[in-house]
Amino acid sequence: MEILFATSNKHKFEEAKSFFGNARPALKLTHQPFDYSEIRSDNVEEIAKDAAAAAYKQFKKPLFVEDSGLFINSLNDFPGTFSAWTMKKIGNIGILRLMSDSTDRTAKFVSCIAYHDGKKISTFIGTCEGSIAIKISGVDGFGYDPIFIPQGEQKTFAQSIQLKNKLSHRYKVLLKFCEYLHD
Ligand code: ITT
Repeated sequence: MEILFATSNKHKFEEAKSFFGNARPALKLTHQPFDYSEIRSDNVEEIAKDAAAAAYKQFKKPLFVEDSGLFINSLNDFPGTFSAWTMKKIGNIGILRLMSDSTDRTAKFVSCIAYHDGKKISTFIGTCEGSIAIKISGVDGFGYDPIFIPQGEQKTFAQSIQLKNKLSHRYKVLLKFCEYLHD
């Protein structure tokens, strides 16, 4: 079986490739850069569904897209679905500045995969609860990994990629997606 992952983010693709390499080696995962203007919504599922429909129009083969974001409680869920844009504009330093007075550091990553099989779109959600660190730590991963500490742990995802690989929102959503493909 061959499935296309349409994403402009090479880190997302690498994580998915490594996941399927272990979980489902027979599946051939291919990559196409896909840059389109996302609809505006607070909801990752709505965005992912729309993106999957647009990607299918372009590539015309079974594919999935993934929309994800970091939702910070004390910032009323900001950056949420604007996470990619916020990363470009203010980065992790900007987020830590916005939170300099916040005692509530709780946050979560949410990811939605929308899979277009040629007939219909199916969606899957993965969540990872955690908190925002006081400072940037670690060099692995990408995006908000240097400031995100998963619940019950002491290290950021960027300090421990092993931790990320077994706890992350992407790992969880890929697991659900993989189970679905198997049925
Ligand atoms: P595509 O839409 O083309 O797939 P993108 O990077 O624009 O790529 P999103 O719109 O889903 O993807 O933006 C999600 C952003 O949230 C992403 O750019 C990162 O800044 C952040 N993010 C998502 N998953 C992350 C992870 O596992 N670790 C750290 N940051 C993450």
